[in-house]
Amino acid sequence: MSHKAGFVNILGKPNAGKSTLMNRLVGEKLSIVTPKAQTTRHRILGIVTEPDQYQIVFSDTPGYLEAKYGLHKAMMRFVEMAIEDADVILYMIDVTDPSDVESYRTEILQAESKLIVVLNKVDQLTDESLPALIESWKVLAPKSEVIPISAEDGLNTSLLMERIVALLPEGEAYYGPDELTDKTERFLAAEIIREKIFLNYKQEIPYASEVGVDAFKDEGKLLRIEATIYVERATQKGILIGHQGKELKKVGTAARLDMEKFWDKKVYLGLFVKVKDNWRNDDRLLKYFGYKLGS
Ligand SMILES: Nc1nc2c(ncn2[C@@H]2O[C@H](COP(=O)(O)OP(=O)(O)OP(=O)(O)O)[C@@H](O)[C@H]2O)c(=O)[nH]1
Ligand SMILES: [Mg+2]
Repeated sequence: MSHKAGFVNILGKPNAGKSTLMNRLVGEKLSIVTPKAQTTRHRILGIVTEPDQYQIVFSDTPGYLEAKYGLHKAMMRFVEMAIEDADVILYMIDVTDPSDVESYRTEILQAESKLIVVLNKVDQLTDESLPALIESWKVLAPKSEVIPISAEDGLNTSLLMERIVALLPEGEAYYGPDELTDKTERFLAAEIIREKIFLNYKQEIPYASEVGVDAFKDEGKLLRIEATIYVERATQKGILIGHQGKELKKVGTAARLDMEKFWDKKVYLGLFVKVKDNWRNDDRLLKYFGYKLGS
């Protein structure tokens, strides 16, 4: 059999389970996952290589949303790029969200790429609605396969993987056999901190926060990581730090434990908090945080 390789891009609404699925298919926690919408802000590659057989370059993407800030516009550019360069699109639908069928994206259904409609979170269905849901998606996307899965439990994810490989075009590998992602260790460290912020605070704090890693030093037995959390207002800084620094400490400890697991090493994590007014609409800062802007 000749070698296969291609870009398999995961698209869908916020909270559909895109990052959960990519992590499962890649077998590493590359993308952060939280119960809150708009967790993922970047396009994150996850690479699976089966030597002499195939290489799948998955892309996790931000969930679709109406852009209110410069940040959102940058996020939606990542989504547009992922529609354009996909060989295979995994269009992910959350079966627990009834609005998903009504608000499907025609630009995805009409994209040139091959399409698999992935009905996620079927572990949550308590009624007999799945067969009708599958049928309704077969009508919307007659040329595509419709596969019900649970990204969290792993139900049908091996079958999904088989179908993805079947749809991959022939071609040479894009990345080296040991490469896992396009993202740097600094980026992954910043994301782990952002996940803990999403999990630890309610309402606007997660959305008003961004994380920049200032230092990432491998000192042999210890990884020394220093990072700054940026918020938009002084009041948010107070909430983030909490009484006697308690809340920030919780975030720091949870992030450090995950980092130690991911890098299999002891980690020292230093966290600082700074206010950057209106960073979500500031092109210069958005660029600094790694968002691609432009027309
Ligand atoms: N019950 C159930 N929950 C799931 C499943 N897949 C994901 N979740 C949960 O759904 C929530 C959102 O998952 P994510 O993977 O962060 O979703 P996402 O599509 O990446 O979200 P954004 O990054 O915000 O666009 C998390 O709480 C997950 O644990 C599933 O198959 N079953
Ligand atoms: Mg995500």
